[in-house]
Amino acid sequence: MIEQLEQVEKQALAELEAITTVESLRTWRSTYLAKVGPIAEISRGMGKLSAEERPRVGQRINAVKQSLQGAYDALEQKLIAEQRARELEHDRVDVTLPGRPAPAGRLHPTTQTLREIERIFSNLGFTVWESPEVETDEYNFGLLNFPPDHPARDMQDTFFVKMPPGSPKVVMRTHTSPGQIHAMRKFAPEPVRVILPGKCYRMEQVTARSEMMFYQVEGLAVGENITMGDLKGTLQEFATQMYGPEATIRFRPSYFPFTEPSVEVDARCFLCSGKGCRMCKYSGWLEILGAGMVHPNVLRNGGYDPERFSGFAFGMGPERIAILKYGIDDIRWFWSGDLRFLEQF
Ligand code: FA5
Repeated sequence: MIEQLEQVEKQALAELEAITTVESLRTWRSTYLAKVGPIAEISRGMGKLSAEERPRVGQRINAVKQSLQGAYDALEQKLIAEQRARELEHDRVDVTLPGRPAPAGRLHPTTQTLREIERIFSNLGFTVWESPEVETDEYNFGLLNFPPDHPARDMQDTFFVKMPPGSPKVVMRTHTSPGQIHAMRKFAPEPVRVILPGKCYRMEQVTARSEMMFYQVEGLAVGENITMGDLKGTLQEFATQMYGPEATIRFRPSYFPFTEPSVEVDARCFLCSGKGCRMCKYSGWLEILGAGMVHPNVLRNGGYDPERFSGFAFGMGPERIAILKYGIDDIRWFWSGDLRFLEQF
């Protein structure tokens, strides 16, 4: 039995020497040190030994078990240490490397421009207000002095909202001017000074300067003795604050059913410095807004007596304003979702 034991010990130690991984070490343990295995097998034969032989063999079995357990523990410690060292080497972190900057979100250029417009007009005493994007035909056209079937309604190709038969005609607003009526009806007969930013929708031919969906900022001031001079002064001050003291704008006579007289305001094209380019249709000027003195019928529809009150109104396009400010060559970039464009702002 002792010879058998020594044989097992020798073989176990020889196998142990060849082991290089923790996994094979665990397999070795379950072969030699588990409850079933060659040593346990030998121990089971103790019952057949004489009373004198039994303690000697028992001691020898224990000694072999202890020697194998000792060898196992030593190798296990060594292998785990080696494995940890390998892992540390592999996952080594260079704490001196510069960090990667996390990509930060930004405000959309239209939002930035809207906020700038709101800041300028707030400083001029205007309150910022909002009105609905979906309007009745009456608010979008009728109350703004567009007579039914007047050709002026064709000026703006309109998206109509499908409604149940018998309902009033509903449209996606084609401009922010219906907000004038909402604001007047809210404040009349008190004087009012508001701007109304928001999205507008038109069935437009999409080009470098025109989109189907775009923003406008409506402006309205109603009070006693408000004149065209107030309108011109306000818009010139806006242009100076937006573009700097060298900003050049011009007023052109125009027509809107809801203002009389009406003007369109152009800013000198910053892209070509007035020389003429694709963006300004080779005119050197880019139209940024429509404006005028509020028509007496519209004042009346808003709840003011046109004998006593007068007012000015304007509607500007923040994308057009941003195009001029930043030298953007095409309005289609704004809603393209292209990060190469958006990340520049
Ligand atoms: C109007 O919409 C009038 N409601 C403006 C107004 C308000 C006049 C108050 C008088 C009193 P117009 O269609 O010209 O007018 O548009 C005004 C501005 O909106 C334009 O100068 C332009 O800056 C912007 N705009 C108009 N259509 C588009 C479009 N398709 N894409 C981008 N911007 C546009």
